[in-house]
Amino acid sequence: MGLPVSLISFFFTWFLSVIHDKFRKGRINFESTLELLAKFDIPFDYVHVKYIFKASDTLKTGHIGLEDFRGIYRAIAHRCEIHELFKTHSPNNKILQLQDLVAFLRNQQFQENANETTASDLIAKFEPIEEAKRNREMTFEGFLRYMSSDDCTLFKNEHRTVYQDMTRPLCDYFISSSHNTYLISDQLIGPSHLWGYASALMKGCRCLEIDCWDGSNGEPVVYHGHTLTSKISFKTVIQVIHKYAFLASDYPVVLSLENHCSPKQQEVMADYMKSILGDRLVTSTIDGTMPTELPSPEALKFKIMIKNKKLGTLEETLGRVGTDIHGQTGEVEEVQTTDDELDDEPSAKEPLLKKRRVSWKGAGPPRKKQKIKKVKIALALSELVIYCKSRKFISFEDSRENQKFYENHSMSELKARKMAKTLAAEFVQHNVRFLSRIYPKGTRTNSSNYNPQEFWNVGCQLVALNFQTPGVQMDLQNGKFLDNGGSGYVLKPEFLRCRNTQFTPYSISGNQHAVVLTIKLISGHQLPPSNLSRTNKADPLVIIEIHGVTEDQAKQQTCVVKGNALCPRWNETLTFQVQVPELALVRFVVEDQLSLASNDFLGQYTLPLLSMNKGYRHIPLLSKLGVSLSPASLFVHVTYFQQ
Ligand SMILES: *C1O[C@H](CO)[C@@H](O)[C@H](O)[C@H]1NC(C)=O
Ligand SMILES: *[C@@H]1O[C@H](CO)[C@@H](O)[C@H](O)[C@H]1NC(C)=O
Ligand SMILES: *[C@@H]1O[C@H](CO)[C@@H](O)[C@H](O)[C@H]1NC(C)=O
Ligand SMILES: *[C@@H]1O[C@H](CO)[C@@H](O)[C@H](O)[C@H]1NC(C)=O
Ligand SMILES: *[C@@H]1O[C@H](CO)[C@@H](O)[C@H](O)[C@H]1NC(C)=O
Repeated sequence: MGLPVSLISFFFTWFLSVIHDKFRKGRINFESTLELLAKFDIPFDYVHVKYIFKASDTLKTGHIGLEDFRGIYRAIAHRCEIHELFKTHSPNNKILQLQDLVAFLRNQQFQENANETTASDLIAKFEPIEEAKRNREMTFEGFLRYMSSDDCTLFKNEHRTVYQDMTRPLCDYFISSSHNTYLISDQLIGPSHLWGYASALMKGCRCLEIDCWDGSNGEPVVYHGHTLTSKISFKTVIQVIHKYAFLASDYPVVLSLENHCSPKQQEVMADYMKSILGDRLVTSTIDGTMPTELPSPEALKFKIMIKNKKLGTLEETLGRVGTDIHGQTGEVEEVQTTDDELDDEPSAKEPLLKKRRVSWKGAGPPRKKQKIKKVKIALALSELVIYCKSRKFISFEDSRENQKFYENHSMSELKARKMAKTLAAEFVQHNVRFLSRIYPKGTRTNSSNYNPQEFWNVGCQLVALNFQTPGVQMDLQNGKFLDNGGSGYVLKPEFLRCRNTQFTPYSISGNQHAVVLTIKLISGHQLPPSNLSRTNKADPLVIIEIHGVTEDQAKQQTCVVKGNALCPRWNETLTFQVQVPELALVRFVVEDQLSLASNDFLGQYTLPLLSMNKGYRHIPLLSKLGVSLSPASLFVHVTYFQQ
């Protein structure tokens, strides 16, 4: 049994022993205060400590005494809400015995398998006070460190590594994809930059776009054609991709070529890809024979695939292995349909700086124009297209009858949105068998993004976004692909994979997996101050958004806590009915209320609903650009159950 009296002295003895050295010579300055806080292993925010220090230093000497330091330690480390929780589970309000901790883990944290071994491991890991640790007891100091640790984050630890079946065909996965990867700002005059490729790959992106044009001296270049974006050489792009491709994920990368080069420079491209990427480049099927379905991410680990137009069939390519194809070219016929939506098929990109002319006027029905264009392809490049032959989408019927498993198409968000709305069931079934890539419409010249969720809802695999543009769309992208170890591949739910699926995102009532999600927003801790505050204050509120099928889209918010960014308490419980949790993302947004009419963004965190742990959890916050705002966090209690 732990003795309460000795425990109080445990704490002070330990506290004094940690701070002893610094206070030997009397009062301490701000730098020493920061060093001391670091010794306690409690993450702290510089701005908050600075203002609490200022407030403690009433004589403005730049130095504080021991009692002031205790005050700062309490302000930063003592979490009332966690202390209340601790006290409810500690019979004597001072310590948790092994059994108390096991009960807490099982009953509150939903760790049904927790036993004394689990509890004693946690004490060994988190309890800072030696005497308590020896007695296999957890004090509040240990409990606080445990609750603030990675063991208690909202995102499931098991989902931080690849845990899904990676042996299914590529079309069974959502694949992290970027659009015009070489741009780092807007689509018309911004710079093209190699960093676009490196940073997308470092974020686990597995499908990159390369817009290739003839350059001088026979060297193909990459930029956004007909615009003033700057040019980079194709060769260095491939070198950068080679260097960064597999740093964040082992799984295959698709290079989607938007190819505007002459056959001569296409041969140069093929040569660079072969010489720089070497063994990584997929140049034949896995065993050299004709497969009947797409290979799996597992089978293509550490491989790079080319997506481009292709001459003839894959069978013909396999039959030509070993023959000299240098200098041979062929033509691919391309049917172009232009409709009222100004559908922006990549290969037909018009000069973007020119005003587009709409081909019909008034309220009459849109007319479709069809033209047949011949595109010259070098056989050397065509032969590198194995699993990702680009094919113009004509209709679902045409695809069912004529499309090969290794063919796929890109379509702009406009066309895809129309099909997702009017032909949802067919679109879902199409995506069970074929890869579909969606890209932003051509009029998004400022690189804004569309909502990727509406295309994931119908099973589109490659939903490409402008990675350089922060906002809710990229938050959803980053949140979705946190799952499965950040590998860039997330297995689609069963109802988007099976051949006889009847799923559409519009007729979902009665889904047997529907859940009721209950989130108690308890508190915030060390939130970023308002940019209007001259000290460390803000008027924070939290918005919880559900992104999923139409019926599940929802948004609720807490009330505003006035003037407190350090430790606001909300104590509010928000409840959501979620019909299709398999597709739902949950986004937590913290805002600062500037006035009744306007709020300012402070931080956010987005993750898949089914990647959420239950129980008492903390949520890290990210800035607009996706940078960690640690130690800023929210503290919540979460449950979700099927009803
Ligand atoms: C399908 O087409 C898209 C769009 O160009 C491309 O990025 C993707 O790699 C292609 N995938 C396959 C397997 O053809
Ligand atoms: C606790 O469970 C683990 C497996 O989950 C087991 O290895 C261990 O022996 C158990 N400890 C006790 C004390 O039951
Ligand atoms: C981009 O332009 C659209 C209108 O075309 C506008 O709604 C959007 O706010 C702009 N986005 C940015 C980031 O400027
Ligand atoms: C605070 O941030 C908002 C938008 O994030 C910005 O519009 C505003 O100018 C900023 N105010 C100050 C004082 O920096
Ligand atoms: C939140 O709940 C706790 C405990 O129930 C209470 O002490 C605290 O005053 C509440 N705070 C607010 C802001 O409601």
